[in-house]
Amino acid sequence: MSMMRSAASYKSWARGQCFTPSSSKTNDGFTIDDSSSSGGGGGSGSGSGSDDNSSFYPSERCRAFDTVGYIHLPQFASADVVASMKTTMEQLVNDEWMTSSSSTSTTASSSSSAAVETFRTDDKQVDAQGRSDYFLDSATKIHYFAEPYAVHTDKNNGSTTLKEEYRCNKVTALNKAGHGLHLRPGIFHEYTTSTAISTLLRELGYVDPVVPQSMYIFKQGRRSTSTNDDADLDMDGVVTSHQDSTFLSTTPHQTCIGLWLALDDATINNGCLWVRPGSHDEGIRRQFVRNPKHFGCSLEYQHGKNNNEDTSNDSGRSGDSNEGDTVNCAAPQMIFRDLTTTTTNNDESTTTTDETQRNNNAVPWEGKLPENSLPIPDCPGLYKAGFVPLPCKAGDLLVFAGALDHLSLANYTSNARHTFQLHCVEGEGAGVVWSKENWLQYPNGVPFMKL
Ligand SMILES: O=C(O)CCC(=O)C(=O)O
Repeated sequence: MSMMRSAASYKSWARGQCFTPSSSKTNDGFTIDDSSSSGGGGGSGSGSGSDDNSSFYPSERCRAFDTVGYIHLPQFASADVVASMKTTMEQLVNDEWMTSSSSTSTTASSSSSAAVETFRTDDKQVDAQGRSDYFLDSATKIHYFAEPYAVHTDKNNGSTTLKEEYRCNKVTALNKAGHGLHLRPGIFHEYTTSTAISTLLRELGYVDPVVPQSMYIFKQGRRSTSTNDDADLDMDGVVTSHQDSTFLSTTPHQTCIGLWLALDDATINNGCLWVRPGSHDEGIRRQFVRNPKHFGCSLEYQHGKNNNEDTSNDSGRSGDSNEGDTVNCAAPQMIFRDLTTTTTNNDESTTTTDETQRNNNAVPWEGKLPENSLPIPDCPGLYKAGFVPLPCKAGDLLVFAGALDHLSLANYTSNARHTFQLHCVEGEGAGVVWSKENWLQYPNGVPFMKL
């Protein structure tokens, strides 16, 4: 079996496979599962067993991934690695978020910000992320995004500050940190560049895997209801249904893959991941794109346009540089393009033949939760829509295709549920190109980290 095929040449990817970890360890301390012949072992689905083309795959987990779109690798990271990630993140938050210090390093630098930015995935996502320089600037840095409920917005001037009750324990206010954690020397970088990760990706068919982004998600425990009687606690920290390739698109085909490392046990009660097996074959439903009305046709980021900073000395990035473009700074930076109804056009750089053929897969829960997703643990609407929960232990890795429909509910326990996530794509060495329309662009042509 040649390992030189592209990721897209596998049909796609598995039905809740849970692989028994092998005892093998890489010399960098991260477990790898040399499961080329192993399979099954307690997964939540039914993808095991040989099928007509099993000899096509280099391993059982590869076949499983291709079949249903995800695999579950128990004990991928050791307890020490998990503990180190959690401690490191807490330290970063305390040292860097909303402090007066600010690093000048160009990669994965910290950034202090008086205003507090939030993160959300509901119908206000364009308002939150689609208008934020802090979000766009986070590509190569570690930026911090709070839960909306932890932030006070001044009614008069719209300024945002962290509520008093979170100031002495800032880590409990956060939704996520990203998107350049892997660029900073330390545990996140070590894990990202470990042999275990690159071996896994190559086994799954990646030829030139690169890492556009990493993030740490906090999934806070349930807040007290006494002071929040009017709050919709069921939406706290919810990640609505989406496909990661919506945000991390490549051409001529989608190659995004998510590596979701549990840093706490994840259960239905605390907001584990739910996935819809097989949905990775349905094509991408939406694309989160830079808005030409804001950026002009070049789609290039012009720092400070949003907040009226003077960019006249910012060589090559002035707000007027795109001759012929009509730009409107008030227009959102990012917008969603619907690929389920768009009549696709093969001249458009972002439209692939793949999507042209598979753009009739609208789902009513896109960017939302399916109807009757609650209450837990029964979640009738989720099962009805075809989702299955993927509970896992701290240190387990969930690997899923960028087109796999997934979501997570609120955390109904009192403790946070942390994860560290990498998103990888094929690089140019595999003939794959990062979309210029993606929100995430590295400055000055800096390439993504190769694995
Ligand atoms: O960790 C979670 O709750 C969901 C994360 C997720 O779906 C994502 O970031 O794409």
